[in-house]
Amino acid sequence: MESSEAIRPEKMGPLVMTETWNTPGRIVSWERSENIYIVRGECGGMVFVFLSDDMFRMKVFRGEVPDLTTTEAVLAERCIPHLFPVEETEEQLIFTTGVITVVIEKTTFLLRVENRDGKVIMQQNMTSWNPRGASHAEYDMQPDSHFYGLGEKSSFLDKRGEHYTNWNTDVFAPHLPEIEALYESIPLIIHMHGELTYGLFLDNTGRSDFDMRSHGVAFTIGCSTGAYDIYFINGPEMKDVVKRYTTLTGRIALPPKWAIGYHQSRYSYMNQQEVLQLARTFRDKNIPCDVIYLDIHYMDEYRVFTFDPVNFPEPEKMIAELGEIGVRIVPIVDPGVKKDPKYEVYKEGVLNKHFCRRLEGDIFFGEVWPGISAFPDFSDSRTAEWWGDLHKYYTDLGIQGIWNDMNEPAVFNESKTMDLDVMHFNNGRPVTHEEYHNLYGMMMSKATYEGLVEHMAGERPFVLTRAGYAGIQRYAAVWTGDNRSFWEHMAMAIPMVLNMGLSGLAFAGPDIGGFAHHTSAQLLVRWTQMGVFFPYCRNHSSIGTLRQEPWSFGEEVEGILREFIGLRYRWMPHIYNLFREAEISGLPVIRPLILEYPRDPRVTNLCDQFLLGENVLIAPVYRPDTDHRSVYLPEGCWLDYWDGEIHEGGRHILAAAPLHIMPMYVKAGTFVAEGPLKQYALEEVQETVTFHLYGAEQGEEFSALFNLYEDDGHSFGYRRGEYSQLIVQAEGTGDGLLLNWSYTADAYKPVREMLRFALCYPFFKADAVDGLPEISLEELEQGRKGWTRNGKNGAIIIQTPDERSGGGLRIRAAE
Ligand code: MIG
Repeated sequence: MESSEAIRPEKMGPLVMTETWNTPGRIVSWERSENIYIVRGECGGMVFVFLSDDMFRMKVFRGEVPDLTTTEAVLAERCIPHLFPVEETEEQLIFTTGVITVVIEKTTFLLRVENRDGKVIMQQNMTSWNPRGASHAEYDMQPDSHFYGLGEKSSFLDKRGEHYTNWNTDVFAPHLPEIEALYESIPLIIHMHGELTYGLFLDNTGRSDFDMRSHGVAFTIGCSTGAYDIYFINGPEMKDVVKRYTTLTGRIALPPKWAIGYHQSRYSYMNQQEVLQLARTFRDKNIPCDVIYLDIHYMDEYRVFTFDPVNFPEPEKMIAELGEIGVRIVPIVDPGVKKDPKYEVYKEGVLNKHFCRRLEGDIFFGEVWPGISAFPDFSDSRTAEWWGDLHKYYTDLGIQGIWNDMNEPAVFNESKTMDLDVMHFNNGRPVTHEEYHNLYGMMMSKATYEGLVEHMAGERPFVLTRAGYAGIQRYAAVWTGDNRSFWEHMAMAIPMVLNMGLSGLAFAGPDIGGFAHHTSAQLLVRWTQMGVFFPYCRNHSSIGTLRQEPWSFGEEVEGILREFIGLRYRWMPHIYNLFREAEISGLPVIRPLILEYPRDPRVTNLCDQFLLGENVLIAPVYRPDTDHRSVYLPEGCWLDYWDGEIHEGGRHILAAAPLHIMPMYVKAGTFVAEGPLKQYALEEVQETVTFHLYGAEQGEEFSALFNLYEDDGHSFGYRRGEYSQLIVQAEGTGDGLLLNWSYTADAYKPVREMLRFALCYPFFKADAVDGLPEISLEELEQGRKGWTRNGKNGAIIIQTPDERSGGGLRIRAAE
């Protein structure tokens, strides 16, 4: 007799089923409960939470009560609901904050955000979900729409015409423009149209999609599981969006200075002798370097929290020796813990239930470097603390930085990650890996960061991560994973890191020189010239590739690299200042021109040049055998950094770029703060700082301001006020120049006797600096006070005692 098995569905041929997408339907009621607005439709509803007059959250819900929990991305203190007036008419519900008006059509749930002039900033058309738990919404797109953000994505700066997926993925294959998902997921899009800009952040840690390609007049944002929980972030300028988004998800913590020095890495430096030799070579060759990385070979058969007893028998001694010459170690730590009952970390993890399991209780095992491994469940604070504490092993050795790799998590299997039905305990609100995936890496780095803080007695730690989610900037710097030594990848690193900066990740950078494939002399030169101006600056290469330490290609190349790495160290006060600004305002260290010149249509997709802060324009050469390139200078006057030539902006120029030159320009009327050349960031030398004032033109009235932030560069003391703030002001008076400086905070005292001011370049025919003698350059170098003309480029350099009471000078122009 046949059983029902005979009519199993799969025997019945292909099933044709039309998926129905549901919408909330027409609005049937709304209510306010503790400043939260719950709007109910026929088939579902939306809850609205106003976080300020410029930012609100809307979350789709089904059923009776909306769930207002957020993910770890969002800072709880930013989620206080604000009360704003609502008005109900026949057809609409209208919220007004004073800055924006949110209009919801009752029949369709169509939602529009308008500014005070009634201009439509954003329009959300259809919000819908399917029976399998996917949701999406559609938003209006204009003919002049441009899109930015989305964190770490390939292709160009403007994301119009692109489609991306957010699903943290280990991509060793070449990072091509068509690759939609890389290691990090930042589901934030910044939409600029005309003079209006806003952001939409989808707080969903499962797979999400942003489609700016397929719909012509609309773009869509969707997710395949979990809640449709979206934040509207108002502009009107892109800077406002970046600042607001980073109040929501947090900003970088000011890194220790050594973490923003030059870093050297390779997969792998194989033993203790090699590491020591490498460090000494940097010192012998006078190439500044702060950090050497230990890739997976330092471990005992890839067991995290161990050193290989044969190749690294005396880590403590090695680290102490390196410490004497100012070099630090940053070891790699992957999440996979080797399945080995004799290995303490594994044993503890199993006995105390720290590893990810299936609902039924069995541990999930996957293969990574150590072979079969288990993966800590960082969603459980108990496990996160355990993991953090394990880092005492490293801090006891004097290590202050950790490199998190493979934390997507990457697993050597078909799906490249953990099975989707593995559970994350999530402090009592268990979720599947499918729902949690994109958060895994960030929670690992968070646990690491917090563990290091705990065990570093007031010192600032450094964490580098490959995977992350929105908010990762609070815990770690991000590098862009396994790029290749391709010119195309060098060029692509610019828009990638610029968009990361717009997405809150101010501390980011690629492997300089390229990771996989083989670098070349020219590529290494050009990439390093660019890389020393990226926030994160590390040379890293893969096993089996040509060596790419700075001396790998002979003396000429070595000389150029020494100069440029040295430049990063000389510019450290300036760069450090920008990191401080990123910590306070959320604005990135390097910026696309569109961020500073939003009304210039020529820069909407300009990404073969970028700005360091506001005022320094960097134009890398990103093709072989090229000694000229076109550079676009935005409005204003720009000075060629190398020869002082002045260029009127708002046009393209052709820049000469022989191998030892990368075109750089400084905006006229601005400062660059330069310190002494050091071999490592915390080297103790006289901290003479030179304020270079560019384009101080005789006869022109202008004023320039610079605010120099300084602290000890390594402790958290600055959070208790142990810092100083020196404000320098220059004013053109027509017949000269007035310089004034004063300390507005002086709780930190750098080792410094003199301040310098350099007027670049000599348009200004100064004949007297009031109260100061004219001296020679040698006398100035010896520390005498006075002023001199730099023979090389004619800049006027003034040296004056650094008094806490500040000071002022008047420079008189020659008749
Ligand atoms: O490719 O640890 O992206 O930087 O050197 C395998 C070895 C795993 C990937 C990282 C890369 C690192 C490498 N890792």
